Amino acid sequence: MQLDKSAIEAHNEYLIKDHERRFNYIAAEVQDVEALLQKLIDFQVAIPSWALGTGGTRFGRFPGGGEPRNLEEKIEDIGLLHALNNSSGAISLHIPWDIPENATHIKALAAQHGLQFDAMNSNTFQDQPGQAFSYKYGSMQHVNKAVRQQAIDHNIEVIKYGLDLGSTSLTVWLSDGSCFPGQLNFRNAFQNTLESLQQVYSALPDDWKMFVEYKAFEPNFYSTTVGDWGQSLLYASKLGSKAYTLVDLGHHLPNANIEQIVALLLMEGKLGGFHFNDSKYGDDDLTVGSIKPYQLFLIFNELVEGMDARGMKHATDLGWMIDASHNVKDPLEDLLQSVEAIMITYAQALLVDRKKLAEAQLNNDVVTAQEILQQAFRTDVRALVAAARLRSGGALNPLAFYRQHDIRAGLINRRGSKSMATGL
Ligand SMILES: [Mn+2]
Repeated sequence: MQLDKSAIEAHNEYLIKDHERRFNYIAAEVQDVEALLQKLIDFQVAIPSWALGTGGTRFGRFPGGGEPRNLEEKIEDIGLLHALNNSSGAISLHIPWDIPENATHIKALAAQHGLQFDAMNSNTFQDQPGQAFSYKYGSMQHVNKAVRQQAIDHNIEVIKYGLDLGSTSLTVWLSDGSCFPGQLNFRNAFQNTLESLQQVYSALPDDWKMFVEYKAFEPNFYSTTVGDWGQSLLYASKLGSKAYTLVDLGHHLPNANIEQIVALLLMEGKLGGFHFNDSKYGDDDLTVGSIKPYQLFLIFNELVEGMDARGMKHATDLGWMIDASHNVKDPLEDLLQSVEAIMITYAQALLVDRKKLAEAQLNNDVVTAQEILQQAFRTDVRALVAAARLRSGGALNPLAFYRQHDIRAGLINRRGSKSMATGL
């Protein structure tokens, strides 16, 4: 389903007066508004192929209908998001949930929607039909070499799929760990995992990156073999210059200072990518910015500061992706909200007066330092984000457009009310 450009134009025309009033107000407050708008236009957030269906918990799943039935329809859905917000120009695939059977066709379809292929994601946290060995007791950490080899081979296969599509990165998230004290020898588990990752790393093309994602707990509840940023950094450092740590916001213990983690990883040149979501208790997979927007701002503040300090390009030098999927919302509406929250927070972080903040820090002026950050966080930048969208051909209010045009009803009409997307 391709959106009618003239419908977006009509929508924008209807809203333009209100928009311009808000934009002129905020634009007068911002230094070099043109440079800021360009940064917002360039910034793209990859959508994971598993976020397009209604997610579930282990207790139940309540699909809302019209979910994409195959990879082609998933690409269409992301194309729809991208047509509305012009900030969702990439898709991140999960193998084996979304194997591209015909890479040329899939690549052409994605290009038609203006989409690129972001990081490829492997899966050794589930057993697949016909698989020789089980991952019940881990994959890359497993005590049995044959199981480890199976996990290595799978990851190398994922790289091959990615090569056909033009992807340039592999994300490895392992559920490996243990549920009870004594179950695992920690050092052996680490060494086995490192050796397995080394084999995958050696199959990595020269221009690829490998992201090692960590998670504090779940599905294992006593120990996780890539449990925190220290462990991930250890693997990434031992693997080599193409390996990086990936930070998923939901993968920390409660109250972890994620902004500090981000700052230090950037300092070491080892931050590779980001998975956005929000949470109150654990890995809740809630909409970005829905629970802890100030934390998200503080993280973005460190990202902008740290990337600028290293001369990195905000839009392309890190992998930006949403990793969320839950039960009660229309997944496309949820993704529009998440991307909007990311863009708003990025814009706020760009507004921080870095010079004044550095001065305040040197003078130990705690109050001013806090004021500078909160000044940016409390600025309503929505008109800036909307202006960037307008310039690149998107809708002034993507969510309103989606609802006014009853896009979900159209999807249900064509795909049926019982269709269910692959994923968690
Ligand atoms: Mn993740």
